Amino acid sequence: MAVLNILNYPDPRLHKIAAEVKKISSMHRKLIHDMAETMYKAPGIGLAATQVDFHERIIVIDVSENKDNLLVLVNPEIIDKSGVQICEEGCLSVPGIYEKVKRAEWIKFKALDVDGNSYVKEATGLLAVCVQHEMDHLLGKVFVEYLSPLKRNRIKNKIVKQKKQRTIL
Ligand code: GNR
Ligand code: NI
Repeated sequence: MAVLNILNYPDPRLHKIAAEVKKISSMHRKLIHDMAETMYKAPGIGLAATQVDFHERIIVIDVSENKDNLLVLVNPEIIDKSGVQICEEGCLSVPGIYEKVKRAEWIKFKALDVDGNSYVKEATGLLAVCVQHEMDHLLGKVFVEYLSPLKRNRIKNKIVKQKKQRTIL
């Protein structure tokens, strides 16, 4: 197991579009384990492969209180959705920034688990937000792209500045 490096906005690699996983190999299984370890260590409630510079459709999520309910989504697809909710979102690729984003309140999605078995699941609340947030990452989209260009530019400058500061120290 290994903790992976998480790309920070505005890294252009965060805008790559992830390809479908053709067949889950031992390499994918190792990556999924490492992604889970990286997410738990961060700590975060979700992580998309894009964020660790691997561009295939893989997501790990755990919104449970005790961090004992890992959800693996390979090749996820939203098959139905309804309603609207607004949640204050954060992102491991946009450290220290929290902004309100509008998402569907209820979703029904299908995906493969780590063993390649297909499942269908419904989600509301935070889990629904997280699935939508992670699926955006696989499409090369970061949540700050829902904000106004002005806000987005301020965030970009703030993160670049933070990063510079960290390399000096
Ligand atoms: O850890 C995370 N918390 C979070 C909070 C509100 C809405 C979405 C998220 S996802 C985020 C982890 C992350 O960046 N996943 O891509
Ligand atoms: Ni994110």
